[in-house]
Amino acid sequence: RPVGIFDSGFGGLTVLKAIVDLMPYEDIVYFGDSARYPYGPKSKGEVTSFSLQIVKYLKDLYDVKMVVVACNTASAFALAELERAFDGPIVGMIEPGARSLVSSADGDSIGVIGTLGTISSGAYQERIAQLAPQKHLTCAATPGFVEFVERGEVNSEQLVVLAERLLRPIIDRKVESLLLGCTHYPFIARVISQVVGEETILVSSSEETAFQVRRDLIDGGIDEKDDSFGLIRCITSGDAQDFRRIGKLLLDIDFEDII
Ligand code: DGN
Repeated sequence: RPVGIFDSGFGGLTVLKAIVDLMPYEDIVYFGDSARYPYGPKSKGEVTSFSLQIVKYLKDLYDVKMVVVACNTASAFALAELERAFDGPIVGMIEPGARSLVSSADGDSIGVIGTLGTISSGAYQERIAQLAPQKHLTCAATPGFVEFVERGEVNSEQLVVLAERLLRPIIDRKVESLLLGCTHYPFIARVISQVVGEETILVSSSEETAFQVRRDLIDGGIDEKDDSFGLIRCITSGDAQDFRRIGKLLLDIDFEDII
């Protein structure tokens, strides 16, 4: 049985890549909801209902054995509901993200950037306050970044201008470790790093999430380790040709099967 992964679009491919690198033998079904992105500015109710639909689809059509919510916004808003609706392990982004940030930070000034939904939900603020109450946390919503990634526009001048404006609080507070709290952002890490300066370390939660997936598969006795490569299927609610083109551009992945 495959592992199901979903995101509002291409962002979760950064998580898919980390999972494939760690467990190349697992079959994977990835769902990118490109027709309905961005999730960031949508309400909790709307994001939760999209997420429930996608999990039901992955369960009914592909009989997935686990779900990875490779979207911080959906994790912040809908994880509890999804856990009630799916009877198998579910991995979200907030816990691995918070852990990656806290363990990577030597200094006291740490930060998180994410969509409006993720930052306004308070999910990271709450978890990081529990894990590292002594650290000084700066959070900034960066609306608009996801749209650049979805267009495959990862180093344009307009993106730099937007980043200079939105990342101001991070620069002003001299944040030392900055979590990319949206799975789309590793694709624009170069621009983010250029704007915040090289003293700020960028932290991605993809690897930590992949470790969590492996732990849960092994603990549940549902890992399928063998010598063959797993099958990776992609499904998008948007345009399949676009998905192929941007997937190739961003990750150099040639998808075998996109529907
Ligand atoms: N990749 C999603 C996340 O991690 O929050 C972005 C969601 C969106 O569509 N804005």
